Amino acid sequence: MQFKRSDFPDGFLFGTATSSYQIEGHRFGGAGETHWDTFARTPGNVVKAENGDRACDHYHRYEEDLDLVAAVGFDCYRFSTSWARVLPEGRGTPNAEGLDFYDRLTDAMLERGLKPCATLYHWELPSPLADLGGWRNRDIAGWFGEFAQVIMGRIGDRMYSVAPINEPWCVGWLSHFMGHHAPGLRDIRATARAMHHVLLAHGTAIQALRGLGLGNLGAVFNFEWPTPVDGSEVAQAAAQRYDGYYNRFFLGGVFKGAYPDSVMEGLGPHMPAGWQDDFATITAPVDWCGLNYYTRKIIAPNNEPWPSLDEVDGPLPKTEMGWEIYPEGLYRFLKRTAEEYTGDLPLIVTENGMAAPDRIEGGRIEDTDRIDYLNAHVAMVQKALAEGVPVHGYFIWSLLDNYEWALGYDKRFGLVHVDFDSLQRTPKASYEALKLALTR
Ligand code: IFM
Repeated sequence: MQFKRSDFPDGFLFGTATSSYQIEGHRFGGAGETHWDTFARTPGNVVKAENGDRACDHYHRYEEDLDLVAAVGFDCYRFSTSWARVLPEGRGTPNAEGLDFYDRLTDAMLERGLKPCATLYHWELPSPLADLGGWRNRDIAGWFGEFAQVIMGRIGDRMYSVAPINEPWCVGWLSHFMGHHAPGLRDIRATARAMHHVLLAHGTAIQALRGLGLGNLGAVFNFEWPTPVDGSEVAQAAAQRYDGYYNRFFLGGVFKGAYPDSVMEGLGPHMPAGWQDDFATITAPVDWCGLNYYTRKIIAPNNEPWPSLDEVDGPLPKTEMGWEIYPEGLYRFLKRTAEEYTGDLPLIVTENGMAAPDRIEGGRIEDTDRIDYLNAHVAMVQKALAEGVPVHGYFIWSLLDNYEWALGYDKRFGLVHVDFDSLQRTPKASYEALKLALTR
């Protein structure tokens, strides 16, 4: 790598991230059904109709996986807890096996000197709650608050940090407007409600976690830098609308107690009654802000109903996801978030990484493209730090190749290759390079 630990301020944290449904193996350990299980079973939703039944079998192999995290010299492991593993019905009686699993996982992190960084929800909604309307139902805030209490009542005493929800844009927009993720809706009223309720649930969980006496609580957002297709005013306005519903809606809600006008133009008529009264909960203070960053989007106006825009192909080199590689976007988001929303609050890059066409040859995976990607993005973190932006950590997505949601197992984001037949783990060249950069 072109960086090493000593290039960063004392206490700067390096870590890697995963999520429960993507790696654990959901059919193990008494977990309840989730909306991803049924979404994947519905033809046309997921490449090869693949699901998280077995995934990387992390449920049984977590010790080996945590050994891999520790051996790099990472400080932190960012993992998530499956709501349906802990509460198979979404509410009510906990699954003892599920709670025991997260208890063992936590202790296994601590035994290896890793700081446990939990995310409570990374998208696997229990089916019984989906049946009640899921994120469209305002009651989800209370259900989620109860889940937060149950899981963190058990392992919260050993967490380094906790964030309620991973990437609220994906929970709201990607899943209810674009229909790409479970529950696969394409409906603006559903979207308006899900976008608001996900933030209400975030704030409710923050309050519940504070009630348990937990600290170091954060929020984790995914951002894409909007670039107008040309210099026209209409293209700039379209890019601003994209920025509004992708990025600023969530930052505005949590840190300013307001949603952007450019978003309310479209979602306003479909918002749930009394939404303006929820900001006292949504703005519950957090201790840090997490940014997940991968790419930018080129935005062109169109003549369709709001938001009246298309994402168009861009000229930059792309990852296996077809995402343009645009490291400057990470710098720009770090700067802008601090300047316009969070001030001195610690910022953490909670996800960054790429899917690459990794191949095992002679027992090795030479993922030099991933090494280049990570170098280029870490350089942007350093640039932001040099300008005084309070960046406190950088986490790579992901430890393992895993279930990339609607794209199944074909898109490989891992520092460690997983053979999905044998489940054998093989560290890639990027893993080895990070080890050299981060080992103390
Ligand atoms: O795999 C996902 C993850 O679940 C959330 N952030 C983006 C990753 C890559 O698409």
